[in-house]
Amino acid sequence: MLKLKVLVVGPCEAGKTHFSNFVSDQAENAGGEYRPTQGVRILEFETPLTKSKGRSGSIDVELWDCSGDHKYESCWAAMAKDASGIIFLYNPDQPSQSSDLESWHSYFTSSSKVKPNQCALVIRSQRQLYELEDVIPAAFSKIQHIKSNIEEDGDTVKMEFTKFIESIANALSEKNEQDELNIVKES
Ligand SMILES: Nc1nc2c(ncn2[C@@H]2O[C@H](COP(=O)(O)OP(=O)(O)O)[C@@H](O)[C@H]2O)c(=O)[nH]1
Ligand SMILES: [Mg+2]
Repeated sequence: MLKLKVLVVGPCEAGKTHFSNFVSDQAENAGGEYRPTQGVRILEFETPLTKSKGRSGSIDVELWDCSGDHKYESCWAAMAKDASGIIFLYNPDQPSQSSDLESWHSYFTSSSKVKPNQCALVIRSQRQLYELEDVIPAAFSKIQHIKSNIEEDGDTVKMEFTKFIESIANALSEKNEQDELNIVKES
């Protein structure tokens, strides 16, 4: 079965742990006291595939809920290694998070082989995406944006997450097919 390592990165208190617990169906006390993640937490679960492209079954996901604290920067290379997808997550209502978010983007896109179509920007907000387009840092213009409002529309958040996981799987299988074609051409 396909197994994907997907990182969740971004500023402290953006809501990465809350989001990771929600999409992996881990019980958690939302709105409780903030407990910063130490280093990284790895959540393993299965995401069922929607029936498309003749595939069935599910995808094994290893979701890496990374600490937003820069004191763990020495671990970033290990986090980025062999990642298949990256979720950048922030709360645009906290202005200080935008510049920090950009530093996550520049490190993780340059240190991993993950392409823009294997990344998503998850925006924790109650506002609509079109209201946010002007505030989203330009570095994220080439990657998909997912609005996360777990309280009011958790089903949509889960559905968008599943679609994103599938899009990573599709991007990887297309890449494998292309690699095979290139090998045939070269031989
Ligand atoms: N009500 C509500 N609280 C949230 C949400 N996301 C995060 N929080 C709260 O905001 C604080 C920081 O969230 P956390 O997920 O730990 O942030 P992290 O540092 O990015 O992992 C915690 O107290 C969470 O309970 C959300 O979608 N709704
Ligand atoms: Mg956390």
